[in-house]
Order: sequence, then structure tokens, then C-alpha cells
Amino acid sequence: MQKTINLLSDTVTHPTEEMRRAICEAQVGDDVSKADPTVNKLQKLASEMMGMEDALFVPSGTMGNLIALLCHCPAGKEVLLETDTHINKFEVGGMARVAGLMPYPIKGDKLGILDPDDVRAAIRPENVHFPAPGLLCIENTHNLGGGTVHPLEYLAQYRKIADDAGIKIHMDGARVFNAAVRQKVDVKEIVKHTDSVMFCLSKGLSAPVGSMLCGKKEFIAEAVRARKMLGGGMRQAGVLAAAGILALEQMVDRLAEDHQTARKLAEGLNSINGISVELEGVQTNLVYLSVCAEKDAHHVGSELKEKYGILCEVRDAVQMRMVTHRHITSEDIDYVLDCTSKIMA
Ligand code: TLP
Repeated sequence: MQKTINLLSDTVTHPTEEMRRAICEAQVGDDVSKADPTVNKLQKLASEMMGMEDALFVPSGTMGNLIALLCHCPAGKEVLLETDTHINKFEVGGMARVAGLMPYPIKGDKLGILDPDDVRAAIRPENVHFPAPGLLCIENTHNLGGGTVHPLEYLAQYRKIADDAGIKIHMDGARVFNAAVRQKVDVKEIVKHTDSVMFCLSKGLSAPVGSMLCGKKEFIAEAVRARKMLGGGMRQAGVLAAAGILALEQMVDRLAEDHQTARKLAEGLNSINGISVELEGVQTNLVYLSVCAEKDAHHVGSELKEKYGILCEVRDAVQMRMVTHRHITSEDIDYVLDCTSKIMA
């Protein structure tokens, strides 16, 4: 039977054998009463790794981001964020619908990175017509920008701008460990510029479910209430947290391998006639490619799937996304490149 090569996302990673064993053996309790020792251990580990006071285990990245919005900002305020961020485009409008907040999208560069001057300019002066600014959100790595990493000096500048404006910074760090691995810094160096960070255990780190929201003690105390309100209070969640602990202890450094396979994939694709990749944007494990021949991306995507068992995301008639992760080997990349060349020939 033909092997399936799943490049749809790094969310498709399965738990490791060790995670499965830890899930079976996890000590559990009622986490709504904060009585699950394994969840408590995960939260402590996450907050220590981020250099933050406290952390909360949440079912998804989307919920973690929404909780951060709810807890940083009263309804009616404005949230500054890059136009193509996940919070702005892919979180079902929760910011407006649930949190009652007004997005103020700012266009980043072609890699999704916000120019600090544009952020400063977006903070509007007091005026009865404007919602007051409440929060700046930074997505790191930036998904639609290509999995791109914010320069550390930009993060420091955003901090200064936010402090001058008296607003907080939340980082959607779904893939913040990919940023740390790329920049070869401790993740604390990235998140020290923010008031809160959400990161996902369930993407390249291979845990089956879950994300972490980290910040100050009072913020997390509020976050616990918001999570309950949203229906995210979990009971014996230690079975999930057990995998999350191993994700943090064992799966971070290996993200470098995903970056290598992504680079090989990107360069190989870019050398195929009719395909182009913005190589500058391939900084971590995401590869966005444009099909520039007469064959449109839908056609290429369905041929890859039907003929060769290769799954990837087709975004529109031109753009596709391929994501590398723990289940994708260098040999798989050779195969993907070979099959794509055949389709484009
Ligand atoms: N991203 C997923 C899909 O939703 C598109 C993916 O495959 O890339 N922030 C960022 C930057 C994300 O990329 C995602 C998920 C989330 C938040 C939401 O995380 P979940 O899926 O756990 O709600």
C-alpha cells in the first residue's frame, strides 16, 4: 500500500511511544479544582521555561488566544495586530464576537513582520470617535508570513511602544519554539518582551492536544475563570498533560530537523519549472509555494494526493502550503520533489 506523506500541518503529528505510555500511567485529579498533579506539573514546567510567573493548560491555541484577549482587554477596546495573523483571520472572529474587541489590522511586510514605526503610527491619539487601544498581538512565528521569525530588536521596540501607549502585548506563539530554535536563543529571550504568550503543544512538539497560556499570576488567575466560562475547564486532564510534559522536555530541540527538511523542500521546489518559493520566508518548518505555470494549485494538489499519496494544503489557485514535522524524513522530501517534478513536467 502507498505510504501517505502528510504535509498538511505540524498538527498532524502523533504522540510518541513514550507519550502514549505516560498517558496510560498519568496521575490524575480534578483539574477544575486544581487537583490534577500532572496538569500542575505541566503548568509549572511551562511557566519556568517561559520565565513567566504562571501558566494555564488550555484545550487549543484558539482558546488560549481568546482567553488572553478577554483577560487583557475590556470590551470595546482596540486590538492592534498584523492583518494576516491567525487571531485576525482564522479564529472565527472570536475577538469581536466573544470578547467584544475591535481589530485594528496593520499590514506587515511580505514576511508578515510589523515595522515598529507602523505600530507606533497605529496608536491613535485620544479622540471620542476612536476605540481606545487595548492590546498589541504579535504572531511568532508568523504562519501566513511563511513561518517567519520576528527580529529580537523589533520585539524590544514593540515593548517600548506598548509601554509608551500603556497597553499590553500578547504573543500568539503557537510555534514560538520554532522561533527560538531558528534564532538559537532561549525562548525566554523572545517572550520577555511580552505580557503573555500562548504556545501549542499539539503542533511540532507532537502532543495530541493542548496549548499553554503563560503570564503573570493575576493574569492567569483571571484566565482560569475565562477558560471555565468558555467551557474549557477540564477534569482529569492529566492524561493530556502527561504528553505535554514530554513535548516540552524532549521535543523542542528536534524542531531543527523540521527546519532542515523544510529548507531542502523549499529549495527543491523552487528549482522546479513553474513553481516558486519565497526562500527568504522559509525560516522554520512552513513552506508556501506558488504554482506559476498554467497548471493551477488545485490540480497540483489533487495529483499529489491521488497519484502519490502526498497531502498538502491548497490555499487558492496559486498558493499551496507544505509543513514539515517529526513524521517527515529527508527521503520523504526526495519523493515529494520527484513527484512534484513529474506533475509539473
Ligand atoms: N494553525 C493551524 C490551522 O488553524 C491553520 C495550522 O495548521 O497552521 N495561532 C497560530 C499561529 C496557528 O497557526 C494556529 C493553528 C493557532 C493559533 C490555533 O491553534 P489551534 O489549532 O490549537 O486552535
